[in-house]
Amino acid sequence: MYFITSLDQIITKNELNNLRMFLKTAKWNYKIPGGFLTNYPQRLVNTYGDGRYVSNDGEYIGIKYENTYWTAKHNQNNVSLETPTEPLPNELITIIPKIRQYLKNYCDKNNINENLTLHSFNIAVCNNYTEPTMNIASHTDDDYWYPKEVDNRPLFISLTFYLEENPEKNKYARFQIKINDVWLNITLEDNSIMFMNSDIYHRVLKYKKCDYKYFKPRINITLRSTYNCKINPLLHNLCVANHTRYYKIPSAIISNGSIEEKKINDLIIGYRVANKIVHRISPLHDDKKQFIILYEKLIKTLKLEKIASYKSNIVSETLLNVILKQYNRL
Ligand SMILES: O=C(O)CCC(=O)C(=O)O
Repeated sequence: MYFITSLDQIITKNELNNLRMFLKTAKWNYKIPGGFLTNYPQRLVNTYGDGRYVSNDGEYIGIKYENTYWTAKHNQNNVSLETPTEPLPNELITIIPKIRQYLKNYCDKNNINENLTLHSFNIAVCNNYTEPTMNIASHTDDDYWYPKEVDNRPLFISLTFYLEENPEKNKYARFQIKINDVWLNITLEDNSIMFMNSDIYHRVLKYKKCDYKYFKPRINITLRSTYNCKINPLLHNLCVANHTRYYKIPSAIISNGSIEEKKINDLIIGYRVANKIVHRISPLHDDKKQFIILYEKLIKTLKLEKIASYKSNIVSETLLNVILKQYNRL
């Protein structure tokens, strides 16, 4: 399912203005390879969310990760990235309970099955299209670390802001979704909010050259959900980690010390702020098997959800990070 309305139907004028003000001075990242090395987002990006959730009273609570970990190279887990997280800003925290409630009411009214939780919409993925050539290729956002929340499918909430002014001649961003194998144009106006099952293919095309003159910068925020950190702590962490590694700058590259320095330097140089990234050697880097055994024990003791497969993007540092938080619950 998907539907669009205006944010002013859900939140107050003040809340909307505060969010717009926040976005005016927000920091952006560019050319973050995030483990892909040859590939980076073709737009400015950032992400907020450190694992905590927003209560219905607007409190930001729960398990918080200062750093997350991921493979530094796609499908190769002998080197890990450490990336610092950033909390959700207050301007989003205050509106999340209202948006969640709005969606719940919509599902109730339309007989749509929903399974929203307090962890719903605790991650904000931000894209800033500052040039008419910026785009996002066709994709879905239904990876296994997203819970199935509406209609037994994952869902995201997409907010659009044209902070400077609206594009001229209604030449809005070329956002499209694929329904029954056909790409549909969807107009996302300033202050619009779109609710969409995120297994639907979607993309934003570059402007046509003849329309460059109508282009105005557009910021998009997608609010996404993690699993509950007490039910599936590993997938909860992976969801946060996937976004930080792809949309934020890492602070360290971790290896067991046996990788050639040139290979490490090649990885670091892939980041434009290479001087801020350190190479850390950790003997624990090779202990993934041991950490899996420990995590499996926690599954039994704390009655956590099972993990189908410990894929290569689940690095030993992630398992250790998650295990240490869960030990506090024993
Ligand atoms: O800018 C948009 O509307 C699309 C953003 C998007 O596809 C994404 O964040 O996955």
